[in-house]
Amino acid sequence: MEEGNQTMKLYSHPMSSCARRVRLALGLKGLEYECINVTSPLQDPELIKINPMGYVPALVDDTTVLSDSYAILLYLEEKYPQHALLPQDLIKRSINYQVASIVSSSIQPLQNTNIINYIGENVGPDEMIPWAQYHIRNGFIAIEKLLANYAAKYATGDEIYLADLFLAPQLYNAVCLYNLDMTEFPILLKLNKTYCEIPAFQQILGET
Ligand SMILES: N[C@@H](CCC(=O)N[C@@H](CS)C(=O)NCC(=O)O)C(=O)O
Repeated sequence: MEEGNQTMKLYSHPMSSCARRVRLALGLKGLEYECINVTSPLQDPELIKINPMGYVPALVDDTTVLSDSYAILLYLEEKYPQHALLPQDLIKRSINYQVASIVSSSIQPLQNTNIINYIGENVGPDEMIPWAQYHIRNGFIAIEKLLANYAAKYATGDEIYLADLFLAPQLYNAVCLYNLDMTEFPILLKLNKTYCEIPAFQQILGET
């Protein structure tokens, strides 16, 4: 194989919402990749060599090694511009950045498995689900408001963009793992229904 033409490798876990963001983007962009499923990310020596945080996803693209889904998505967007992940319109772009940031910094880290397990061990097992629900709900309140003037078929219009890639896996966690009552989030509920009807999304979100 020619140099610079190797298949990308994605270190992943089937249930990782962060890895799902990247897998959805790779699919949309029609990029081939080898998916390396890591059973226990935080304890996997091969993954830790690549990402000292011990988190998935991590991407190896030829000589480039990257971790953190947000950074990976922006890298993919610049290197492989097919199926743009950001709209042309600056305001809509900024909504996409905001949704991605809320999910990646104010929701997901607070409901990551290691945090939920920590809560279970140090606060009490009955607090695990309410803790996750509390933090997801706070983030969703902000996102629901943010999308009020922009949501159409998808989060910021009739095309799938970055915000959708962050929202679909987070909505899956909220509804399927943490049983969050979604009645106060009509926009997010509708988006979730739409994502669940897209076969490529169904395949990735349905993996356990
Ligand atoms: N900010 C990072 C967070 C990565 C992260 O938290 N990954 C989780 C899965 S979504 C993980 O590997 N957790 C390992 C564990 O809890 O065992 C990103 O967006 O990639």
